[in-house]
Amino acid sequence: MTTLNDYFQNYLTNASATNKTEIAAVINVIDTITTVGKEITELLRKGALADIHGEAGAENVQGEQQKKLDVIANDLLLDALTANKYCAGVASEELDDATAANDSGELLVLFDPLDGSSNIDINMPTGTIFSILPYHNQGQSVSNNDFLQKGTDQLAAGYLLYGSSAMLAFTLSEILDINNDGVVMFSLNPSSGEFELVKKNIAIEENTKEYAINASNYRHWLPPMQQYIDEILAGSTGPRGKNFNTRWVAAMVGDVHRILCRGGIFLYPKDTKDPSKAGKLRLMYEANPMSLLIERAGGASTDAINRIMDYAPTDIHQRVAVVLGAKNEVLHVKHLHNL
Ligand code: AFP
Repeated sequence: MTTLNDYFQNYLTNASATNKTEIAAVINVIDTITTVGKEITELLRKGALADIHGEAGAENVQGEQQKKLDVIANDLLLDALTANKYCAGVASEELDDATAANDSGELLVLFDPLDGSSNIDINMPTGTIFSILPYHNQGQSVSNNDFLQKGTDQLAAGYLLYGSSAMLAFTLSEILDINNDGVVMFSLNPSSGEFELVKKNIAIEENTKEYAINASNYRHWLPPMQQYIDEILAGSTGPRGKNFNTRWVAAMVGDVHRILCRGGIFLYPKDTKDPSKAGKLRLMYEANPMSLLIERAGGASTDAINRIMDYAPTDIHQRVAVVLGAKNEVLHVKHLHNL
């Protein structure tokens, strides 16, 4: 049994003088997020008894109703990360602007504190998603602009999944992953209160028969996306020549976890409901971290045409269409959009 602590210690032992400081900082920040994840897990276990259900009575910057647990999870992460000496600043789905932490810190952290908010009150999976970026203006207080870095600049990314068990999945950037572990997964042992390693080097199959999409938006999608789903629904007698199965968790963290465990494709495409929005999901603290995990596991992550991690962001709350998972399936969606 390898605890998260053992795992991190091993990493530091293997780190060379040139990357030790950066790895130590990234690991420390992941550890802080994980500690908060344990607190959120506890609250979710108590559910209604911990008074975490229902609306908080406020809207976030996206104009969405905040749930009580959205606010609680956000505050817990904010307090813990601003107290972490390696963290120069944080940005959250629930906060209009970035919050400065420690000017001498070398890292920026973006997070969605509670992904899948509509699942909280019905005891279904939720999660916390995080992305860690380098901070280039050490000594100065952070601004929103400091966070506007490409997904390819991420030093690490991951999520905590609060499901029937609590799990942590993360990956370090290719450069920092000196042990070549790729995407790693840990499960929280309720007896010891420790996260223990369950899988590493997770690999996504290139082909799949399982897809995740909210089909109630069908009439609002662009024609290539409608065509893709039409082809899938035609099953073995249609152009794809095989039957597919649908799964939808309503929490991206749950859908991505399933894809990392057994493959599949996840789509939250652009639609015409509000033409000013490029998609529903947020680039910086949802799509980019999930893209790093998916790509490091051998999958692909696009907006249907372009690679998500190549986006040059213009806003910390920017939205993006998302098509990610099994490489050949993502390529097929791209092919339909390029016809
Ligand atoms: P929240 O950000 O409000 O928690 O929403 C979750 C989410 O952004 C993403 O995790 C899901 O895949 C998606 O919304 C579910 O959206 P639908 O409401 O269309 O099912």
